[in-house]
Amino acid sequence: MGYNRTNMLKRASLIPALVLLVAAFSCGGEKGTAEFDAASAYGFVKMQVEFGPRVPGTPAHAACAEWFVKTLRQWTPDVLVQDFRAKAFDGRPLDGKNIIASFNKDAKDRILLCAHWDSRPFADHDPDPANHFKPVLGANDGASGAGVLLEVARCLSLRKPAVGVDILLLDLEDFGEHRNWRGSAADSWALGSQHWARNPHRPGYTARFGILLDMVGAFGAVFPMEGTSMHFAPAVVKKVWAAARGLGLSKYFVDKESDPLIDDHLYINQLARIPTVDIIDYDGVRGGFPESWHTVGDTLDKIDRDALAAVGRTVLAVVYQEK
Ligand code: AHN
Ligand code: ZN
Repeated sequence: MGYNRTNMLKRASLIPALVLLVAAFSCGGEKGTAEFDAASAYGFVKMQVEFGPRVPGTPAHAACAEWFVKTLRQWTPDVLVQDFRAKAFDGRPLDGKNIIASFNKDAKDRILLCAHWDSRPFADHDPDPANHFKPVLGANDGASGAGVLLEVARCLSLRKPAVGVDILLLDLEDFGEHRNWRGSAADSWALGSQHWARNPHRPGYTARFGILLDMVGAFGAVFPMEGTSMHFAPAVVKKVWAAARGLGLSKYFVDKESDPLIDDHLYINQLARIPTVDIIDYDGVRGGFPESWHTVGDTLDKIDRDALAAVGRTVLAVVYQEK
């Protein structure tokens, strides 16, 4: 009496279920594991895109900056915002925010990981000229690199690297001169890295090397050994591409050199003198940047979780191999 057979069975099956539940929580639980999680990275890209174009001076830009700070503070207490003012190619003043999240902030030996987070105010490479003054949503151009670095930050919080790591989210990269601009505009790209390289968040800041992520999320992404990186930091290129090869990711990190590009790493190399490479989707054969580049078509549906993971896993492998 007392127990019938069906209740006994229910009780018996409850025990392994509870064991599984407890086991799931004790190996990370809701925080996940220290492995790079492609779905999580994709979620961070989606969050940014949902703010709308993160064009400097707009509410979406301000809200997204706040979200980065709040998100990064879950993983490290050492998050700084560097507010600065710069002049656009057409003379207008722009207010920018570089966001820095540090891990192991007092370690002398450091690695710098960067991506720009702003989106371009004009889709001036759109096939339809009617779109040339509309903003770019920047799922790939902006959100992909910052999204991968957020996921990297989550992993670093769960598994401490031997060296210090600084994640630098750069603003005002993509306010470079409009293609129809007929004025002179030297150094109109990468205003945030120009400011940071002249005024690092800590006076005298340096790092062993830097890695910049730019447009790392598109389907069909290929990352050549980019010319400016090869000029300033050939040993870092070798290190990063070898790490990718070790992970079986040479389909993305191709063994091919590209033209030199102007991007945030140029100023970090030139002005801050930190040897820094650019992981950037650029294929001379295809005709350069991805098809969605600086078009209104730079949307979430172009984002490939596997490309995000290829970059994130490579960056983490490089960081953890530093002693
Ligand atoms: C130039 O077009 C010279 N540099 C582009 C750098 C860039 C723009 N990366 C993303 N958007
Ligand atoms: Zn751009």
